[in-house]
Amino acid sequence: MNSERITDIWGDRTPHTAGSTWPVRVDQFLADGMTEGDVQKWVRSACLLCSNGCGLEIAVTDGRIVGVRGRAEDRVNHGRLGPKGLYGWQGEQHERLTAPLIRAGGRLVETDWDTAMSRVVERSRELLDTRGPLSHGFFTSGQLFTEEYYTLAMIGKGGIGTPHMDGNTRWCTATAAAAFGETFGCDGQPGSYTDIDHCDTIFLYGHNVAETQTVLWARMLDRLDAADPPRLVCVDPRRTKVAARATLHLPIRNGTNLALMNALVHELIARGFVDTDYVQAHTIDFDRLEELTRDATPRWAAEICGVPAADISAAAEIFGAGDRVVSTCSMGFYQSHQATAAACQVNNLHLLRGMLGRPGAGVLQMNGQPSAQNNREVGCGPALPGFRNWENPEHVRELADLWNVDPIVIPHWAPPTDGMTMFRYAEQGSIGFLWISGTNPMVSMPDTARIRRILEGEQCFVVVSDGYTTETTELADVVLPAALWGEKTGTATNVDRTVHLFDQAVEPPGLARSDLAIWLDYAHRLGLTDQDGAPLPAWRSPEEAFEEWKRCTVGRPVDYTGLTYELLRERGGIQWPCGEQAPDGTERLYTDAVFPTTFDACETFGHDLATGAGVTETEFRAAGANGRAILRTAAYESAYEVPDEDYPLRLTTGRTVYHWHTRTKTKRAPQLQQAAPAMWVELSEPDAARLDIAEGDIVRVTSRRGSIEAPARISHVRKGVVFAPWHYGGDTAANTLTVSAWDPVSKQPEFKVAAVSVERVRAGDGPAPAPVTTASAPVHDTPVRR
Ligand SMILES: Nc1nc2c(c(=O)[nH]1)N[C@H]1C(S)=C(S)[C@@H](COP(=O)(O)OP(=O)(O)OC[C@H]3O[C@@H](n4cnc5c(=O)[nH]c(N)nc54)[C@H](O)[C@@H]3O)O[C@H]1N2
Ligand SMILES: Nc1nc2c(c(=O)[nH]1)N[C@H]1C(S)=C(S)[C@@H](COP(=O)(O)OP(=O)(O)OC[C@H]3O[C@@H](n4cnc5c(=O)[nH]c(N)nc54)[C@H](O)[C@@H]3O)O[C@H]1N2
Ligand code: SF4
Ligand SMILES: [Mo]
Repeated sequence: MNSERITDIWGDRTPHTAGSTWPVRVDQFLADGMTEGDVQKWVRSACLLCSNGCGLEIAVTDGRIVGVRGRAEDRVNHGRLGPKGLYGWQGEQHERLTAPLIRAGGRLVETDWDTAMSRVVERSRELLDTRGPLSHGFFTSGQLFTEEYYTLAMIGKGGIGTPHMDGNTRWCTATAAAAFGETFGCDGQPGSYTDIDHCDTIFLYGHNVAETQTVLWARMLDRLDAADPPRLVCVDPRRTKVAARATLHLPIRNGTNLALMNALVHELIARGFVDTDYVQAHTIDFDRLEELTRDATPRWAAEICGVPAADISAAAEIFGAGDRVVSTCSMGFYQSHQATAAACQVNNLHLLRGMLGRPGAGVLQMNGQPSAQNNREVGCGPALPGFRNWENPEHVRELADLWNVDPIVIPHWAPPTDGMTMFRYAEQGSIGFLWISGTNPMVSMPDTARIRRILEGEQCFVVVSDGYTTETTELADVVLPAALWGEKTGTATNVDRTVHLFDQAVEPPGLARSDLAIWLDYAHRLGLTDQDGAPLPAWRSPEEAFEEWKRCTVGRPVDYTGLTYELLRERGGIQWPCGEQAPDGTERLYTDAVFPTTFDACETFGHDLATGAGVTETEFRAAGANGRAILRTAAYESAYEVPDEDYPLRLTTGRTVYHWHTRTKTKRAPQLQQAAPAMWVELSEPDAARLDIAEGDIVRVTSRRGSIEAPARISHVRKGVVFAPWHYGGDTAANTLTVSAWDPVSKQPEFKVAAVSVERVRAGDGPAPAPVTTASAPVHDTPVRR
């Protein structure tokens, strides 16, 4: 079995110096026994196994996918693919759902589409007639196509009229979206991946890029291995591969990000690193920022974060001395309390130094999922379509005109409902119809026992669309078999606004259908229409949906009007905004330092970052940002749950390079599954010694919500911290331990901080089944047995 990219995760180096083009390196993997000569056609697509969005081609023979190769011309990856990109597609060929299932006598049984959809529509119609639109919730994903989300957004917000629409993007990128809204007035990534090619400094905040966007890390490694390596600062409680390469590693206690960030801002101001002209011309609220961070000295933060004050000063010095700094911010920041405030401070550091909108100077507030960005753009989550502001009557009217519906149908009397609140409503039964698509909350949501009770209960009818049976489909009333990547056509947009077209390569198995086809069928059966009685939505194909979506972006920052399927086929990835003003797409936003903070342009009026209270229209107008960025933050507070006598350790959770989330695909790809076959938990060497735990021993980790048992890996995690991968479901699901608490602004759950206790249960039968090639590497090269 070919498995080269399992041990050699990032592949050969192709070093390059600042300003030069990242060299091409084409990665390819064909199924065992296949050669290029056996491939009948190559179909243009991109990888859908993380937010990087690497361009690739799918090899097809006899109607089956037989391999992939990176596209040398693609701006994102210049030909490279990582382990999931190369091997992950194999998982789609096994154990798929091939027919709809309905619950009969307590069991799920196979049926045909007509029976399954009739059951869905009957329940939906009955609830709409008796209880109205608020009885409906749609909980979706960051892994479908733009065309699919836009279709659902129109059904939910233009047809049915429910504000209860959100997705796993709330667990993932809600804070990125919120931080953009708070600082710049609107969502949209300022930076570009090419900034890596130009920068002299990189800051990575709570981002294990080496494992979670392996090709982006390859791009960084190629700069680090050249003659003019950028300085690298890494903020992460674990000694990840990123930390190991860093000029400076700040292994802060999980849950203390904002203390560190406030100290960095304090230092920048105190030591005169501020670009005063830029700040005066292009930002507001500097005085408030200065006041809020006045006492946040490195000494103060050092105490809270558990790192030396001198290292915090050194980090500020590195940031201040940099001329072209790239910062990335990810789940270590987003899945915490005060997440939005901490992420905004990353934006603020760049604004204070005027470090935006030029090559090498950029912020990358990361997405995780391949199309999380699109879910945000089209209005399946916290915004109205096209980043429209639900509090701006003109925006609501534009949308109503576009859809030809009464504005009153479009929910705009309160903010769109966040995912955690949706599940609360489903728990209470006020949401009596919940449609879950492209996500597996039984493994991915906090406090698994509670999620089970909600989905199992009689108070809510649950529909799940997925490509496989999962922990979540098992609890559904109706399960719909979905076509997956390679089996349908659509577009997705990656972290740096690059739009890719994914052409269908093969037919879906059995009766499986695309989510687009499923939702159009639902709308049709429900009889949704516009004001003139025309079907809503009126389109049938992905390309028609894309053309309609383009109309929705006219005049908005997220301009797709210049893109066509034809152009995307011809050119590969193109960055939005792309329209009359920018027919070739746009590398960087805010090159003119004009931000969408006018009343007409903005997506949100913003929030108080400490409490989450909304800024009112009057307050927003009075503040008068008018095209200037807003320097918002909050004072540090400690996390919802911190260690105490009973639960003395700090739990954090995260990923390994070899698995994708709840593993529905990667556990069925042999190379990936073998590389990380089962659950483990990581402890520091001093904690393990104190608890008399050796490598591989079975330990019990307990929180106030529940407990799990798994083999211990003694790794380079910070003392006092326990790390658990959350990929594995069932009895060992890490989310058995996590807490139902969230950031007040983005409403993103605190997956990265909870209090736990750990005890030894018994000896294991060898070292823990954790990878040794990654952040999970054992402290001792050969794990020692007692
Ligand atoms: N291999 C792989 N790649 C993926 C995914 C996958 O499942 N597997 N998922 C994709 C998705 S959807 C996402 S969202 C991204 C996530 O990508 P990342 O954000 O890189 O992934 P995580 O492992 O969740 O967390 C990143 C790091 O945060 C650190 N951390 C934990 N707590 C704290 C804290 O309090 N402060 C700080 N500063 N750091 C902390 C962890 O030690 C971890 O190394 O990855 C994407 N890519
Ligand atoms: N403790 C802890 N929990 C976390 C996190 C963490 O770091 N720690 N991270 C959070 C984050 S960032 C994320 S993104 C979530 C992810 O959590 P989930 O979204 O629950 O994870 P996935 O396994 O990606 O689930 C996607 C599901 O959609 C199915 N699917 C794939 N493609 C399609 C398609 O085209 N159509 C349909 N209908 N289905 C499809 C897959 O088979 C799979 O069952 O987890 C969150 N949970
Ligand atoms: S970096 Fe992400 S998009 Fe690229 S090959 Fe790996 S999983 Fe796929
Ligand atoms: Mo995510």
